[in-house]
Order: sequence, then C-alpha cells, then structure tokens
Amino acid sequence: MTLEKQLNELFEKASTSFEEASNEQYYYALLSVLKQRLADTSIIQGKKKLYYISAEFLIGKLLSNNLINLNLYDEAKTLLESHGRSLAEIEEIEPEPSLGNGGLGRLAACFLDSIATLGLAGDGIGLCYHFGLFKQQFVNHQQKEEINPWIEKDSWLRERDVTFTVPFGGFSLDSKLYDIDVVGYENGKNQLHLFDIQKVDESIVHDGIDFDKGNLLRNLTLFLYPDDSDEAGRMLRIYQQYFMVSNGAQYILMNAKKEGLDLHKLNEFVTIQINDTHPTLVIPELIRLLMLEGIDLDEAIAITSKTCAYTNHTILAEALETWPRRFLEEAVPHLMPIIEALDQRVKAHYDNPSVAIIDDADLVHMAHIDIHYGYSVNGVAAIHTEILKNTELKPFYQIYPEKFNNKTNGITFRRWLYACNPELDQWLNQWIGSDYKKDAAKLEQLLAFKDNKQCLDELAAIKQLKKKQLAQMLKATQNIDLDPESVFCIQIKRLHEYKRQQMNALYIIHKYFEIKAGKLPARPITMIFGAKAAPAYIIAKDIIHLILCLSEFIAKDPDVAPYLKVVMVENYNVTLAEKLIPACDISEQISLASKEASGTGNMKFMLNGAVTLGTADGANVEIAELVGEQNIYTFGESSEQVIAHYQNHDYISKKIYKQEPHIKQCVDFIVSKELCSIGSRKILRQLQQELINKDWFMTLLDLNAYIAEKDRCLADYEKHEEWTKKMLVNIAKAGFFSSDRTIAQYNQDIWKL
Ligand code: Z16
Repeated sequence: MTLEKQLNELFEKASTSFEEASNEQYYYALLSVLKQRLADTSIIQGKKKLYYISAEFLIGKLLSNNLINLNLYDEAKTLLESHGRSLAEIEEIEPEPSLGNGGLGRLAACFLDSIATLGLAGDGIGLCYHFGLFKQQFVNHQQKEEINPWIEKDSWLRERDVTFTVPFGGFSLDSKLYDIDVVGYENGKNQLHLFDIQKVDESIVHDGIDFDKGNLLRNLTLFLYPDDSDEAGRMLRIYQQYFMVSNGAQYILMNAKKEGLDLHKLNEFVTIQINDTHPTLVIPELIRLLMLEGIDLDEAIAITSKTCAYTNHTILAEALETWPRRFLEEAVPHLMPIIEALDQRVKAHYDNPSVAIIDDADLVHMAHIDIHYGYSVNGVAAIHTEILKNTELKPFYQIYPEKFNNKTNGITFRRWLYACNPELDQWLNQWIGSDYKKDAAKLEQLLAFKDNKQCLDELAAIKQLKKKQLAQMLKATQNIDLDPESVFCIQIKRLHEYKRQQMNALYIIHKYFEIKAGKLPARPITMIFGAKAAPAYIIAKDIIHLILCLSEFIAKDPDVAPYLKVVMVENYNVTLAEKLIPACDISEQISLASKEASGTGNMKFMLNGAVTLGTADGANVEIAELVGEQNIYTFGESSEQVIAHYQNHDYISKKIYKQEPHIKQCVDFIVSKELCSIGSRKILRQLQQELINKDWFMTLLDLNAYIAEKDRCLADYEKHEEWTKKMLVNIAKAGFFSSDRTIAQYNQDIWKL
C-alpha cells in the first residue's frame, strides 16, 4: 500500500483530509504508519548477537531518519509537497528524545544505525529516562534548567511484555521494557531496549530539575544524569547503572535459554560492548547470574571475560569512575563477594597497586574491572588510543598488549548528510552518482571535480542557501538576526573548560579591540555558540555568562556591531545541530591537545563542507592527515607538550598573563565596567580569577597561536574559489568517518558477528 493511501485512511477516520489536517495530525498519522511498517520489518538474525550497553542513546528525532531508512523519504516528501506541506514543519511537532549528554550518547545512536545498516544482529540496552537532558533557558544572561519530557501517548516506544526483578540492598524493583525499532538503511531491523521501573512518579519534580533523590522506588528512571565527561559521584547513579545492567544481563540470558544455547559457550553466541565505565557492573552481574545457573565461579568469570569488551571515551581523570566500597555495599551487597573475588585474583597475580580493582582507599575502580575481565579495550581515535597505551593505561597495556585496539569514531551519513542537508546530497548525486550511499569511501570521486567551476559554484551556492535557512529558522524560533553574508564560525558542544569555549570568547574580545582601533575585518564575522553546562559545573556556567554578556555588549556598540556578532543559541540539542552544521563555514575544534578523546562534531562539519580550525587533538589529527595541511587550520601545542606540562607542573597561567600585555588586556576585559554593567560582577570576577590563577585547561597557553591561525583562516575565506576547493576536499575525504566503517572494524576485530 502507498503512503498516500495509508495516510488517507487515517485522515478519513479522524474526519479530516490532506488539505485540512494540522501538522500535528500529519505527524501522528506518519508516526502510526511508520510504526506499522517497522513492525512488519524483519528482525536481523545471526548466530552471534551483539548487545551494546550504554547509559545514553542520544537518538534525536526519528521521523526523517526512519523515512530514509525505510526508503520512503522521497515518497513522503513529494506527497507532502503536493499538499503544500514540508517535512521540516511536520518534524517540528516531534519531541526530541534527548537521552544523552553529548558525544558518547550520540555515538551510540549512530552505531545502532550502522549496525542495522550493515545487517548485523545487534541491540542496544539502556534506560528509559522520562526526562532527557534538561531544557536550557537563558535568564539574565545565565543558564536555567527545566525538565525535558519527551514521552507522549503516541511515540516510537513499543511496550513489551517483559519484566525482571532487580535486587538491591534491602529492596527490589520490577522493571518494564520498552523497545524502539532500529531499522537499517534498506535493511532489516534491530532493537533498542529501554528499561523503566513500573511506577515512576513525575510529580515529585519541582523547581527546575530538583527532586527528592531519596525516593528510589519512584524516581530511578526519572532523569538522565546531566554530567558530561566528569562525574558527580552520586548514589542514585549506581542504582541506575545496576538497574540497567541487571535487566540487560537477565534479558540476554532469557534469550539464550529460549534459544536453547549452551551457557558454557555464551561467548560464541553473545558479545557485550560496554560503553564507557557506566555499564561496568554487567561483569559481576553476569557472573552472578551464571552462577545461579549452576556454573562455578571460575568458569563464570572465564565465560564473562570472553563475552565483554570495553570502550574508553576519555582520559580526564575525573571521568574514570570510582565508587567508594561502602556505596556498593549499600546498593548492591550481593555483588560485593564477586567484586572482591575479582580483586583478589588481580592482587594475587600483579603486585602493582595501580592495577588493583579495590585500592587502598577502598575505592572500586570500574575501568579496572573492564580491562581485567573483558577481552578488548578500545579508544575512539588514533591519538587517544596511543595516549591510553603510553600514559593513562600504561600498566594495563604492559600486562595485556593484545587487548588494546583503536576504533576511530564515526557518524551516520543518513542523519548527518541525507536528512540534514538534502541539497548537498542532491549535488553529490549529480556529480558522483549515489554509490557513496552504500560505500562512503566513494566520496573521493569528488576530487575529480576539484577544478570544475560549475561544480564549485554549485557547492558555494548550497552553503549560502543553508546559511539563509539557518538565519530564517533562528529568527523565527529565537528572534536571532544572522547576516548570511558574514562568515559563520561555529562552536557547538558541551560546555567544558577542556573544550575551551573561553578561549574563543577571548578571541572575540581581541577582535573587539581590533575593530575599535580601526582594524576592520574583510567581512562581518558571526561567532555562533551552542552549549549546555552541567548544572553543578560553576566555571562552565560562568563561561556561558561571559559569552551572553559579550553578545549583548557587542550588539550595542555601533562601532563594532556591523563587523562582529556573537550568538549563543538556546537549548542546543541534536535537532539544532542538524540545522547549524550545514550552515557552518569554520568549524571550531579547539580543545586542549590530548583532552578530547575524539570529537564527532568535527566529522559532521567536515562532511557538510566546513573547514576545521583546530588543535592536534582527537580525530582532528586524522582529519588533518586525510585532507592535508592546505585544507585545515591547525594551531597550538601538541598533546606530548601538554602532557609534559601536566607532568612537570610547569604551566603557570599567571606568568603568561603577566608577560603578555595583549593577553592581559583581553583577560582583564572580562571584568571591565562595560561587561559588569551587563552581567554579574561577581561571576565575571570569579571567571577572570580562575583564568589567571588556575586555568587547569591551559587557555592562555594557545591563545596567541589561536588568534594568529584564526586570522589566517578568515583571510583565506576571502579567496573565494580556493576556499570552495577546500570545502570540496573536506567533503571528499569525509568518507572515512562514516560510522559504517567504524562498525565494520568493530565487527572484524572485536565482535566477530
Ligand atoms: C562523553 O560524551 C564523552 C566521553 C565521556 O567519557 C563521557 C561522555 Cl558523556 C565523549 C568524548 O568527550 C568525545 O571526545 C568523544 O568523541 C565521544 O565521547 C564519543 O566517543
């Protein structure tokens, strides 16, 4: 049956029509039709199955994504347009499930898309948070957090008839399972299993995102933890983690038994990928459950160790989770004998406190469990894996060199090209055909047109169009005025000191001084930020305050406003990213070298024809190798230099502040009377002092190099045709960053499905 016929039937039932139906009616009709199509799609089968366990799946809206993968996108588009509607306006009705903080959660979502697209049997296991990452509002130039509900009566969730009992110290909780179908691009489907508790009470939330954290029976799945890489060590989080993995492990064993598999050979039929340390307790839990099946401890450990693999996503020390032993004793006392047995075996083998599971301070190191009792440890970009091997996890690498491997991250081109930039997709189809959709490496065929004037002109015109579309959208939704003729520099990612949004802010201050002094840029510059700060991360919130104050201050200065504009979009999320990325000229990837494990925004920008301005960090390094130095702007100290500064304690920001008058001038402007009259003197002073006296992530170290390279980049932007060539080369070389390639490598080296 055609989409048209199915929608028509639904509209008739609701006494409406294609002409009269509201966008809302269109959305829910499409949702219902697609859910049926998904239900009719066959489940991908295989002898061995992957379970990707993750506390976060930042799936974003699913309407366009599912239309594309079900091969209904063009049909839907034409149909809607014939009735004067657009997919974009209908998609606005869909709430975004923001079930992740940032890169790690979005990566998990891209991976599910690629796993299904490659026809591999692999399901996600996670939690059904009722409120996604908080909604951000700006009030008085400051971030305010609000709840972010997304579950409606009709949604992509499918209620399943599956429940497990999860034991905790002193009580137990029954679970309820919801599934979301994950359909591959022109392929069968897998599932994302999201576990919930039976009785969530949404009403206990009051005043922003505050709630009674004591009432576990009612609130366990209420919220996603709003922390990015650094952890707030909280009890509720342990309960969430154990609830997730116990349900996951019970589900895996239930299926294995249903299929009559030999549990002694579980690793031949099942592999479990542990996404960061959050799902680590699946290891002792699986051992416990296997023992309940009559398998002895030694064998249960051996089976589990051949089944579980671990991905590390950060070297930030704060993010390597440790839990005080007494927390675990309280929450999951039945796991303690197993964790202690695991620890004793390590201590019996290795006389090295740095690889212990339970340390002298009675802290349980989650990553250490993963590394000793998993069969693979991978980093997420080449440089990151090298740092793990040579620095952060060196003693482990010496014990288990064979376990360590790299899997450079990737992104799904279905969402980050076809869905968010259909114009660019069209252009690609015209110049190189559509083979690249199944084989991203084919994008390199574009290089043949590097000197084709028409090809370049069309590319430049598409970028211009996407900038105009962004301007219109931001005007309509946030009353922001953008000049599409200006150059768009975009930094969108979680707010964190190591990502150095504050360095970008100091560049803005530098430009302000230059313009005031009569040194005008060749064309107006628009600096666009989007970022949420963890609610408890004071300095991150202070940086947001600075950017919002700068934005207003510059807009009000008639000498400067025509040349410089600072925009911070509110509530940056996946949906906004899909609009911002295609409109970007310069992609800001300016983290302190060694600190950004990979980054994935950098890949999305490149694929959409932005040129990277970045440090030699994470996947930027691989981008630079691919595109060549002509087509990227790199600056700043290397990861080796930065690591040496930390080891030698020889970075002292105050020294730079005192020695470099221009840097001092920029830093001191943070507490100028102009900015303090717009914002809070106290907050701005606190931030300025932080930069002078601590600056843990070395903002001042690279500021001069950043200013010089950004200015060179902006000057090159004026060489129109050369710049467009750079755009083309970036697109042509982006094929490597398809998550289809990443997943093929996970499968070949780790999962062997
Ligand atoms: C996260 O998003 C990341 C790491 C981490 O330990 C926790 C969270 Cl919530 C990010 C990394 O910061 C980023 O560099 C990387 O690209 C991403 O994970 C996916 O690997």
